[in-house]
Amino acid sequence: MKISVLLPTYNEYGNLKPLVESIRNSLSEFNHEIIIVDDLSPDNTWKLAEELEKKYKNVKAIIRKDERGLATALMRGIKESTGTHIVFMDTDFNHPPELLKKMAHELNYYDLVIGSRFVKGGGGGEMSKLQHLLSKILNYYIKVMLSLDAKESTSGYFIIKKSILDKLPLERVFTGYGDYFFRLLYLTKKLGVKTTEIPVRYGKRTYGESKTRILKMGWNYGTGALKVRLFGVNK
Ligand SMILES: Nc1nc2c(ncn2[C@@H]2O[C@H](COP(=O)(O)OP(=O)(O)OP(=O)(O)O)[C@@H](O)[C@H]2O)c(=O)[nH]1
Ligand SMILES: [Mg+2]
Repeated sequence: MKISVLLPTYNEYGNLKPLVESIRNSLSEFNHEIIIVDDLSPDNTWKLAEELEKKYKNVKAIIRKDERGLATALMRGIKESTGTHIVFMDTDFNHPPELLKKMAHELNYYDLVIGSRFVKGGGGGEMSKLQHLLSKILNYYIKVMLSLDAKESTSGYFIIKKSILDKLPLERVFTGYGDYFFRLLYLTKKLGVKTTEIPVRYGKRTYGESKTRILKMGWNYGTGALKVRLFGVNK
């Protein structure tokens, strides 16, 4: 087993180094690599990514000069990865890196392990109460709309076996923003992938700004889920 952790970054200068170090600690018992995909961040995160690549043998920096966007950055990361399992997570400490160790151990029993705010023990953590409530409603709507088993479909914090990703139409799944995650779950459910959710409580972003506008995201994800319900992941 080898774990590839994908870190999409846009203006995450103050978060990237401490996060890379926490991930290395959390996954120290596992063979792993960390792949940073930066879109030429104005705050010079890309320079730091290159320094980290020089410093650590298991860190790789990919700097995209002509492209922007979370989902396509992740797809690029998948293409560059060499692991048997892939971790998807944010680079802003919303997704606590300490949990990775526990998530990785679950791979003995499951092929998809989701960090979930909506199972017992999980929660919004440091997120505002309003933001958490809106997320909860949105996730419930997506679950019902797409008949998903998972209660969490927007966190984007999960580990999946690479051979499952190889079966998916990645260029249709990885479009837009965090909505790629419910498209992925819709297809993995159809494939009968062994899946578990383990509780997560979100941590605080201490550097930089969130790029998510909650109402716009709600609208995009809501209509996106409806499209999947009507047309599948073909359009
Ligand atoms: N490479 C790349 N990464 C991005 C881009 N947009 C966002 N990201 C990264 O995607 C992750 C999620 O972005 P956030 O702004 O935290 O958005 P979010 O987590 O959905 O929103 P919050 O819940 O408000 O934190 C972070 O690691 C960002 O740096 C992009 O255009 N390119
Ligand atoms: Mg975030």
